[in-house]
Amino acid sequence: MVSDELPRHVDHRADRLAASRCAALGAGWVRGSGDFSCGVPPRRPRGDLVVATAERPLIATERGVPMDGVLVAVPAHNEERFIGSVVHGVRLEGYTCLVIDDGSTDRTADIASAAGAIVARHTTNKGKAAALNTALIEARQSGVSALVMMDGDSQHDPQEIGALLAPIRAGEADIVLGSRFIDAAGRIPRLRRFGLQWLTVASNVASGTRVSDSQSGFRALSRPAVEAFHLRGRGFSAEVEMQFLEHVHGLRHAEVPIKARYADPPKRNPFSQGAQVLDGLIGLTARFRPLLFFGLPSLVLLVGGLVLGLRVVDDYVNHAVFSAGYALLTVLLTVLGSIGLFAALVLHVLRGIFLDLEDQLQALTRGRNGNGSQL
Ligand SMILES: Nc1nc2c(ncn2[C@@H]2O[C@H](COP(=O)(O)OP(=O)(O)OP(=O)(O)O)[C@@H](O)[C@H]2O)c(=O)[nH]1
Ligand SMILES: [Mg+2]
Repeated sequence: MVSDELPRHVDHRADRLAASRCAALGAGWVRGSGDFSCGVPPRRPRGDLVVATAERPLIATERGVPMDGVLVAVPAHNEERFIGSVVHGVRLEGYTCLVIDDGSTDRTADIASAAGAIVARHTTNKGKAAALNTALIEARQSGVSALVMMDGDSQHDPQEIGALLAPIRAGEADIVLGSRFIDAAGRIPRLRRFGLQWLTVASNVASGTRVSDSQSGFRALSRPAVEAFHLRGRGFSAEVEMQFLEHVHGLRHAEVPIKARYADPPKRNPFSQGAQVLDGLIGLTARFRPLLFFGLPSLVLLVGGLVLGLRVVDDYVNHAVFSAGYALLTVLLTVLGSIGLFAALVLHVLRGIFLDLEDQLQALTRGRNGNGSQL
C-alpha cells in the first residue's frame, strides 16, 4: 500500500518525520502493528543509494567526520518494518546514522537511505559480526571519537544513546554496555531472560570479564576500543567476542540500564540462536584462553587418573589385589591429562608471542599511515 499522507496510527515523533520524509522522496508507507514502516515502490531505481566497501569507506570519503564525533551504527538484515523509525530516532537525537544492510532481500537499504542514514551494503548476507566489522572500519577511517551500536528492530530506544555515551565522554570507560538486567529484567519474556542469563554466566566465566548482559546489542565504544576491536567471529558471537577483546586489551567497561522492547515474538528460533552463541563462545575460549579451554579439562583428567592410581596402589599393597581395569584407566587418564596440559601451556605461550607480534604490526601500520589514531 502506498500513500502520500501520514498514516493516522503513527503518533511517535520519529515515525511522523520518517513518514513525511519517505513520502517526500516518493516512498509510500505501510502499516506494521503499531510501528511505522516505510516502503518504496518495488522498482524504484537505486541510484541515490550510497554504497560502501572496505576499500572505499563511506563516511571518511563522502561525508567527513560526523559533526559531533559520534557515529551510530545499526546492523540490519531484513528490517524494512522498523528501520525507518530507528534511523529517524537516531537522527532526532542529532547523531549520524550508519545502517549496514547485510544482504537484505527486502527494502531495508532503500528505507534507511530515505530516512536519512548512510547505508553500507553487503551484497550477500555475512552475519551480524561482519556488519559490525564494517561499522568498525568506517569508524576508524572517519576518525570518530565514539561508536554506538544498536539493533535495527526498534528494540532499543535512541533517546538512551546519550546515557550510553556519558561514561565515555567523562573518560571513565571504553565500552559502555546497555544492560537489560539492571532495571528492566522483568520486561524480558521469561524464556529469553533465562537463556540470556545463562549465556551471560558462561561468557563471563570464559572471557574473564564480568558483565550483567553479555548479549546486549546496544553499546558504545570509545576511540581506543574502536581501534582495538577487529571481530573475527561469525554471526551472533560478536557481542561475546567484544567481551574477550575487552579483557585482552585491558579496556575499562561500564554498564547503564536500558529498556528493551519485546512487542514481537522472537524472529528466529531462540534455541538455534543460543546454540550459535554457545558455538562462538567455545571457539573464542579456545582462541583467547587456551589455558582455560584445554588446561582445565586436562587437569581434571590428570587428577582423576592420579586418584584412581592411588586406589590401584592401595588395593595392591593392602589387599594383594591388582585391579587391571583401574590400572589401565589410570594410565589412560594420566597420559591424556598430561598431553592436554602440555598442549595448553604451549598454546598459551604461542598466543603471547602472536599477541606481541600483532601489537608490533599495528604499531608499524600506524607509523606507516603517519597517523597515530588510524589503523
Ligand atoms: N548484519 C546482520 N545483522 C543481522 C543479521 N541477523 C540479524 N541481524 C541484526 O541484528 C540485530 C539483532 O537481531 P535480532 O534478530 O533482533 O536478535 P535479538 O535481538 O537477539 O533477538 P530477538 O529477541 O528475537 O529480537 C537486528 O538489528 C538485526 O537486523 C544478519 O544476518 N546480519
Ligand atoms: Mg532483536
